[in-house]
Amino acid sequence: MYKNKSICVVVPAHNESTQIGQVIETMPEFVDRIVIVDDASKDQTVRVVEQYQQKNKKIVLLKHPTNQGVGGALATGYNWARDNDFDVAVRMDGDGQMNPGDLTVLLDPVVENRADYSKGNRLFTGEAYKKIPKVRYFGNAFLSLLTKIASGYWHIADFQSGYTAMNRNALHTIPWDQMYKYFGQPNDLLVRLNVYNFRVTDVPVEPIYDVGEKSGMKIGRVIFTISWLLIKLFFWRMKEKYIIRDFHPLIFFYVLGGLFGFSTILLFVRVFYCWVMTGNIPSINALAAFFSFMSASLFTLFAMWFDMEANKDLKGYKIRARETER
Ligand SMILES: Nc1nc2c(ncn2[C@@H]2O[C@H](COP(=O)(O)OP(=O)(O)O)[C@@H](O)[C@H]2O)c(=O)[nH]1
Ligand SMILES: [Mg+2]
Repeated sequence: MYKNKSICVVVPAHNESTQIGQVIETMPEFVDRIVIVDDASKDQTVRVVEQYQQKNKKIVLLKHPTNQGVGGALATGYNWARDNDFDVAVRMDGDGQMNPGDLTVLLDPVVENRADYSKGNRLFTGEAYKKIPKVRYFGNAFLSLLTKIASGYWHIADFQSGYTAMNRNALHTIPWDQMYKYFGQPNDLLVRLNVYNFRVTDVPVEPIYDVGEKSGMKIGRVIFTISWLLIKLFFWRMKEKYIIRDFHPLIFFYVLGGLFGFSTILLFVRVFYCWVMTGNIPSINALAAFFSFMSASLFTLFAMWFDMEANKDLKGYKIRARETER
């Protein structure tokens, strides 16, 4: 129990036989259950966990018969935490990249009801740029921008971080079996949390690398799959949040931004074509292209601004308090 709330830590594990031991051994005392979801590991993960289970009665081991991806493993763990009526469900990876010393900072906004979901942000510390491998750092920055647009949580960053905690309300609302199964899971979950108007807050955590972890994520590939996922999620959120649940005029702004964006491309292609073929630039065409470009930018930026406004109450209190201090 932590501050009178029961805490369940979900640990997705895939080939973590060398790492999982330290995760179990360093787990803080106040954690009530450690639910390790073995995602059909090919190594000794299951055997190692079973050995720990003999000494540590808090460990629950759930096994997938076939590999489902990290999101699939989390869905299994979260369903278990929900069905066993825990107050808070935490995600901590099985490779030792999350500092157990950061857990109370992560839990505080949730147990004190200042947020429904809190997420570790590894970028607050100045160390992040030095510690996180560069390709990952910039890949993360790019996906963070897309996730802001797709999820509406403009005040959040470091979306790929998997150190998270959520309250009972979120645990019982999200349909876990529908959550994305692979590495885009954190992004997918944030978009879903936004549709249900959950308050999300970032807390600073330490980035940990080189503790023996081997990442299964191929950044060159996931950057495309997650970008595509985010485009689909963006349209889904617009429909669910601003058309079905409540109508918001920002939809018109986004639609007009899209239409003008499309016509901008066509008009610029024509300008370029005429210039190459005849050596002249048709002035009306060029003017129309610039007008179209300006309209597209303005409509899109206004739409984003309205989205930001519509979601400003979903910041955790901590961030709000800091804002009023200024
Ligand atoms: N690579 C991989 N990891 C999985 C899978 N299922 C569960 N996991 C776990 O998901 C967590 C995050 O994976 P990891 O490869 O460390 O990702 P990274 O830390 O973002 O580079 C780890 O605890 C893995 O053990 C899977 O199918 N593939
Ligand atoms: Mg990892």
